[in-house]
This record gives sequence, C-alpha cells and structure tokens, in this order.
Amino acid sequence: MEFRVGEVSVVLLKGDITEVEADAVVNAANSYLEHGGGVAGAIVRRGGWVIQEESREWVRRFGPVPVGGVAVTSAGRLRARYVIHAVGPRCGVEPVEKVGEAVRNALLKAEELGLSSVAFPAISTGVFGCPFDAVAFEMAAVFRDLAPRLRSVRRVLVVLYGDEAYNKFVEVFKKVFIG
Ligand code: AR6
Repeated sequence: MEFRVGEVSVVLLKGDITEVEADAVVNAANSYLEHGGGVAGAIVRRGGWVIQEESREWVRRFGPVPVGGVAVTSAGRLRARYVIHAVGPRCGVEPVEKVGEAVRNALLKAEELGLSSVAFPAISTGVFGCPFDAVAFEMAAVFRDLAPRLRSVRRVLVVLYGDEAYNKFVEVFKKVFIG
C-alpha cells in the first residue's frame, strides 16, 4: 500500500527488513547498540558481525545513544549502504511519542547522508512492548509532517512482520494520510 506526500512516497510492505533494498535500513536498537534479538539480531546475522563491531565502536566514542536518538554504521552484506540505528522507547518506561523522535532523527540522518530511500521496521513494537496502533500513528504523523521538507529522501518503506502489524499500520496510515 502506497501513500504520497508531495514528491515522497511512503510504502507499507509485509516482509523481512533484512531482505529489502534501500539506501539505508533502520534498526530497532537499544541505547548500547548491543544487537540481540528481533530486527537487530536479524540485521547482524544477515549483514555480518561488522555491524555489531562498528556499533560498539560508536558507543565507545560517543557513549550510549539516547532514547529517540540515532547512530550510523555500514550495512555489511545487506542490500543497503548504511544501517541507521534508532532507539525507540520501552513502553511502560518511556513515552511512546519517543518513537516519533527516533523516526524523525533517522529521516534527518538519511537527508544528511544524501540518501533517497530508507526502510523502517515497526520500532518498539517487539521486545520494547509498544502497541502497533500507537507506533503506527507516531510514524505516520512524522512522515506526513516532515515529507514536504525532505530534499533527498524520496521513498520511505515501512516493513511489517506479519499480518497483524501490516493490517494495523494500513488502518492507521489511511486515517493519517487520507482522513
Ligand atoms: N523484519 C521486519 N520486522 C521484524 C523483523 C524482521 N526481520 N524481526 C522482527 N520484526 P524488535 P523493539 C518486528 O523487538 O521492540 C532487540 O533485542 C517485530 O515483530 O526488533 O524496538 C534490540 O537489540 C516487531 O513488530 O524491536 C533491542 O534491545 C518490530 O519488528 C530491542 O530488541 C520491532 O521488534 C528493541 O526492541
């Protein structure tokens, strides 16, 4: 399902984000960039250990990534040039609105790097325990509000793992983009 905001296309897909081709793949990371399970574990397994090593180097140099913040590494063997590691909130501990901040910072980082396509997972909806609809709303609102100001990014993919996530995202994105 595709939504257009000016020159930017926002596409919802069902599948595995490690198989998607995009200039950058966004990871659902923790502040220490220790990529255990979920999307993070899959990215390191498929992309290679170099992603974990570069992540540790980032944390040694700059310290832990704050909730809502991002870090960048190469993408190893993934079909992407970069991994943008975005730290979402742990629901019940931090507010779900922080997903919006993480998504916004990831998009701004992609702009800074001059990229044209970026793939996002449903940040915080796995191990971090946030509901699909609240996260979908935060993500859609950031895409809608930021898209008109993007100069480099032209294609945003949101890769959902399974029917439940996909159906919820479609429902919420329709409300936000179409009304
Ligand atoms: N492709 C697309 N989506 C996926 C994939 C995949 N390969 N694998 C899982 N999902 P999570 P979080 C979905 O747990 O909640 C890690 O240990 C999954 O079904 O990856 O932000 C990190 O190191 C869910 O809907 O991220 C952190 O410690 C969504 O992606 C912590 O988990 C996000 O699930 C981050 O937790």
